[in-house]
Parts: sequence; C-alpha cells; structure tokens
Amino acid sequence: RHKFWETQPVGQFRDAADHSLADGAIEPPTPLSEVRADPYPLPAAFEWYTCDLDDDALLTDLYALLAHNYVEDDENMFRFNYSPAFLRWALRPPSFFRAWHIGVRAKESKKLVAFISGVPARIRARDDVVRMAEINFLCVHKKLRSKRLAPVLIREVTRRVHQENIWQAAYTAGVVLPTPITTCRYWHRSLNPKKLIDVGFSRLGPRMTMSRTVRLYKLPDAPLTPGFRQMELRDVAAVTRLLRAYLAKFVVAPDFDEMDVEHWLLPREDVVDSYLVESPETHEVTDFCSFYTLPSSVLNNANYATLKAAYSYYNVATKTPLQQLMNDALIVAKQKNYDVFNALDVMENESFLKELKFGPGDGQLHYYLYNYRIRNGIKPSELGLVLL
Ligand code: NHW
Ligand code: EN5
Repeated sequence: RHKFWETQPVGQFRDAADHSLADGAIEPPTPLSEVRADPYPLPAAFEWYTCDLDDDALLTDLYALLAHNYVEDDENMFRFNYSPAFLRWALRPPSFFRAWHIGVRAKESKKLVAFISGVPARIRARDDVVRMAEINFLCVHKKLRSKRLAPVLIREVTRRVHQENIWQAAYTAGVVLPTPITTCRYWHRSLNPKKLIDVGFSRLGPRMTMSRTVRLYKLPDAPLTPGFRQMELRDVAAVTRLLRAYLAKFVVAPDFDEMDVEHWLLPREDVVDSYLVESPETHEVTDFCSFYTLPSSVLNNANYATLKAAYSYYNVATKTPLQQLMNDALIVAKQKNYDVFNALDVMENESFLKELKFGPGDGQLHYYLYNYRIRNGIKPSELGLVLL
C-alpha cells in the first residue's frame, strides 16, 4: 500500500494494537560516520541545488514553483500562494541550516522543478524536549508527478538532517500517511462574505440573502479590549513567559525561547501579526494573539485573482476571555482587509470557534512525527503546535 512509507521509522498502521511499543524514538541514532556522505541519486536529467534564500532570483523561482504547483483544495479552486517575504521568514529561523533548503533543477534549463525544506525546532512530547526538523514546502512540479520523486526528496532531507545529529521531525499534510498523531479540522470565519461567495469559497446559506449574510458577519471598527495593541520588540520577554507557561499545558508543543519568539511572533507586515493586552493599570502583558498571512490564488475566476487569508497562530489568554481576545483578532484582520480568518481546532480553539461564527471547512490537517512514537495519538485539543 505504501511502498515508501513502509520502509520508514514512522508509526505503521499495523503497530496500533501492539502494547509492547513504548513512546519515544522508534529507532536509535546511528554514529554520524555512518550517515550516508553523498546525496541520493536523482534521475539523470536533474540535479540537487541547495537554495540561498538571500538570493532574490532564487527566491523568485521558489515563489513561482510553489505559486503554480503547491497545495490546492480538493476541488482545485484555490492554491496556496505563500509570498516571497513569508518564505524567507518561514525558512530562516534562529540557527537554520542552509543545506536544508533543497531544490531540484533540470540540468539543461536550470529550471527549479522540485523543493523540500527543513528548519530546526525544539518540540516537546509529554516531558521529552526533542531537537527536530520541521519539514515543509515539499513540492514537485505538476509535469513531474507520480514518478517517485517525492521519496527521493524526503530521503535527501532526512540525510541532511541526520548530518546535523538530529533524528526526529514534525510535519503536517492534508493527505493520510502512516500514521497521524492527530487529525485537525480547518474552520473558517468570513470577513468579506460577498467576495467569498463570489469566488466559491463559501455559499449563501439556506433562506439567507446576501444582505442578511453581510450583516451576520459584521464586526466593530476597532478592537474592544482596553490595552489591546501590536506586539513590539520590548515585549519579547513578557510574551515568551506567557507563551511558555501556556504551551506547557499541551502534550505536543514547541519549546520556544526568546530568540524563537522574536523570530516567529514579532510582527512583520503581510507575514505575521501579533497583538497583546497590556493592562492599562499595571502595564502587565496578560494576553496575546497572533495570525500569519497566507493568501490563496483563486483559480479560474473572472473577478478575483487572490483570497487574502489570516491563519490563527499562537494565542494565550490569562485575563481577557479567549473568545473576546479572538474577536479582537477578527476585528483587526477585518480592518487590514483580510477576506477570511482560518483556524484549526488545536489548543483551546474549540472554545470560541462556534461562538465567533467560524464554520467547519472541507479540509483536514494531519500531524505527523518522524521516528517518534506517541501511542494512541492525541486529541487536537492536546496539540500546541502550529506549522506554517
Ligand atoms: S504537505 C504539502 C505537500 N505538498 C503538496 O501537496 C503540493 C502539491 N503536491 C505535490 O507537489 C506539507 C506532489 O504531489 C508531492 C508528492 C510532492 C506531495 N507528505 O513522487 P511521488 C509538507 O511539505 C508520498 C509525505 O510519486 P507525487 C510536508 C506518497 O504517499 N509523503 O508522488 C512534507 C507515496 O509514498 P507511498 C507524501 O505526487 C512531509 C509517494 O509520496 C506526500 O509526484 C514530507 C509518492 O511519491 C506528502 N504530502 O509527489 C515527509 N504526498 O509510501 C517528511 C505524497 O504511499 C518526513 N507522499 O508509496 C520527515 C523527513 C525528515 C526526517 C529527519 C530525521
Ligand atoms: C502544510 N502546512 O483544503 C499544509 N483548505 O477547509 C498542507 N476549504 O479552504 C496541507 N473545496 O471549506 C493543507 N469553505 C491541507 C489543506 C488544503 C487546502 C484546503 C480547505 C480547508 C478550505 C474552503 C473552500 C472549499 C472550496 C471547495 C471551505 C467553506 C467555508 C464556509 C465559510 C462560512 C461558514 C461555513 C464554512
């Protein structure tokens, strides 16, 4: 059934009933001297190409590969359109490895035809903090599909991760592979219902008119919580404290330090937005919310080329009710002209989705760990990890 995945140290569907298998690494590390020294072979017309994200020309090529060939919804109406600035941010966190930005080019034309990436992260599973690679942006050009190139890309990124003495990885996918640690649902909150309906992202509900729908999703013009403001550099220590205390509640979550928070959560225009509540009395930072910007191309629509989507990222509420905090996030996203606000049912998100008029989407997101077993998996609400 899974000719490639059957050979990999991942939970196999057949292991599900075996109670002798403990949580933790599936196979032990091998000595670095035993890690294969040379790249895996590619079909003769192609060559490996380590990408330099500082290089604007490379970044443009990578952007174009993904904009034309990356993930689509099940009806091929929308395709993720990660911006060049987003890709630079996503691929260059603290201590990133350039060797983990792996392209494949056609030897003759030098055209970029495939890509896979990893970035380093510390991820905690129960009480075990593990150095991992977060694998993302696996993409093979549409004309080269179903030729078993993906397993070669995955083996090659694995080899380069092993060379850094890292033996585990985390990744997400819309497809089912052996074996998810949990399966999450996407939820969507309309901000610009008329456009969403025009492009086929959502439908007019039964017995609903356009004007009733627009009224249903109306939001105030400005955030309601006193002390709600953008996060700044001076807030990094306070936000790190809040976030670390919060993420400790989940079974699987990143182990963020101040450098990670500065990189992943300090606002960057059209990439990541972060807000916090600073108590007007004590000036203490009590609550935090964030979202990242990932537009989708609208395929085959005469009126619109892109959908501007915000994706809920990390949120922590200690004083303000989480629902009120997220309502303010919706308000600022609407002010900034996003068409839709998306969220997964991870962490405590279930507590506000229905109340804030999110509806369930038709997409799922499966979370995976490589070479790390978590018996019986976890619930989405036990997951404190959001990948881009
Ligand atoms: S998920 C998004 C993945 N990208 C897309 O969906 C873009 C559009 N699709 C494509 O570009 C986020 C192609 O369809 C791809 C497959 C390239 C997906 N993950 O080459 P073949 C990520 O980036 C398996 C893993 O013929 P193709 C996460 C499939 O099950 N495996 O197919 C990435 C089959 O194996 P099997 C996937 O359609 C995580 C084999 O690939 C997969 O031309 C990567 C077929 O290959 C997916 N999304 O290309 C794993 N989709 O055993 C990281 C298909 O079933 C693991 N397959 O026969 C950790 C590594 C690091 C470890 C460090 C210690
Ligand atoms: C790795 N980082 O399917 C990511 N999106 O629901 C890779 N559906 O947008 C894995 N089909 O439900 C990504 N509208 C896996 C996701 C791939 C993309 C995907 C889904 C998520 C999505 C939309 C559009 C569907 C178009 C037809 C959807 C309904 C919204 C409606 C709004 C009003 C209230 C009810 C729901």
